[in-house]
Amino acid sequence: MNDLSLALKDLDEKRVYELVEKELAAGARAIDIIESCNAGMVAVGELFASGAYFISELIFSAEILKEVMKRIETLLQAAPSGAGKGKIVIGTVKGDIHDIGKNIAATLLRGSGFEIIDLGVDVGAEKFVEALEKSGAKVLGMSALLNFAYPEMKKVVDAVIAAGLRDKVRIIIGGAPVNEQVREFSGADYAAADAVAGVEFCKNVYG
Ligand code: B12
Repeated sequence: MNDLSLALKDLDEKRVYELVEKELAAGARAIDIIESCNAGMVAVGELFASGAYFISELIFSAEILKEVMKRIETLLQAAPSGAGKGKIVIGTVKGDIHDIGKNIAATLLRGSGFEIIDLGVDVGAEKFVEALEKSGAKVLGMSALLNFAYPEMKKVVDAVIAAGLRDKVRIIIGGAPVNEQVREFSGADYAAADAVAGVEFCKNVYG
């Protein structure tokens, strides 16, 4: 963890913004700033799980991160080359309202020239399928941070199969705890370690 990660872990709001400004002035990439923040957020999550932080601290950490995102968002969007690369349906699955990572992935994909159909949070299988049918998107991106949301990811994949779309749509999953095991369980095609890996996957799908 670097100074920025530690400041976020300690919920030292002022210092977080100072360090972000300092990194931006030094020419740091937005994606590196996100990764530092990510490490801090994982630490916040651990403190919450151990009982040292309460839900109020979890909410506060999210507010700080959202403010950081506002400051670096334009940098993530500044990649207009290859606009019109293809459509991607994205959302956080039913039962889960975590959306900061999903929004980062959506912003980065948009910045890479993809058209994003963002369904928001707490999205059920039918809504995902409906959006795929309507848009003709070749990629479906699902986000989840809660363990108990994994069966929901599987439900969405099953609904895509039932709608006869599985051979037309590549399915990618993301969110801090998502891994190869979750991918296998859900039936998705790819588990993205981070938003950048997600962008690479989508670029490959759309050639
Ligand atoms: C902030 C936070 C919250 C905020 C969320 C605010 C918001 N608008 O999102 C609030 C306070 C609302 C919240 C609520 C809860 N939370 Co919470 N929360 C977190 C915390 C600290 C950080 C999450 C975060 O934003 N990380 C930063 C982002 C940038 O990281 P990320 O999401 O992983 O995204 C990156 C990649 O994964 C990727 N990515 C993400 N999605 C996608 C999708 C695609 C398609 C792609 C390609 C890539 C991609 O891109 C990002 C950049 O690389 C985590 C801790 C952790 N370990 O993550 C706990 C954590 C996820 N929460 C947890 C819990 C338990 C809860 C609550 C149940 C608490 C409660 N008792 O009420 C509720 C659940 C509410 C619900 N129904 O969803 C647990 C989950 C445990 C588990 N594994 O099941 C965690 C792990 C904390 C812990 N260790 O206990 N939480």
